[in-house]
Amino acid sequence: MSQGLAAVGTAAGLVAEFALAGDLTRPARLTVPDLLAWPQHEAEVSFECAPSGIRHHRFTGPLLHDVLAAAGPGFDPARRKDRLRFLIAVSGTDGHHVLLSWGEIDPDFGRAPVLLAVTIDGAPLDRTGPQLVLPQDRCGARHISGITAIRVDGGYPAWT
Ligand SMILES: Nc1nc2c(c(=O)[nH]1)N[C@H]1C(S)=C(S)[C@@H](COP(=O)(O)O)O[C@H]1N2
Ligand SMILES: [Mo]
Repeated sequence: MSQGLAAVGTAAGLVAEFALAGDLTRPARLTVPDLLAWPQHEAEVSFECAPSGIRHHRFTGPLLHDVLAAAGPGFDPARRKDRLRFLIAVSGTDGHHVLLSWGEIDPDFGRAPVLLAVTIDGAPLDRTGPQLVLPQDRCGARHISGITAIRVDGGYPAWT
């Protein structure tokens, strides 16, 4: 098993676990099958990778925004501005690490339809862990596979 990848045994065999952590009222450890509890979306994506050219994949899974909203991010939902200081740090099992902002995926702001994929090209990701999918990206580098942790961080108050 790769470094950093926690796994839990189920009737179906080993299933990768990942953490939702940070400024959340309901932090959690989840598996890919747990992500089926949210509405599922589908995305056909094409992205470019410098060494290997254009790649095509079909992903399904919940919106990252829906999963994180259910975990209770520590901003005041009634004050739209309050969300805009929140960052979302996503880590893969190999240490690949990317930052998004809450405003990028928020339905009132960037509305990026970012998925937490549970299948790639029809194959389940139960053993690998979920994959970040950014249908709007031209390059593939933010499509992190084997996610081990998603950390929400609101520690960026305005400079005063
Ligand atoms: N965990 C992890 N995910 C990753 C990477 C990585 O190094 N580690 N590389 C990214 C890059 S640079 C690209 S182009 C795509 C390639 O995805 P593919 O091999 O499925 O086409 O995966 C992305 N996801
Ligand atoms: Mo890439």
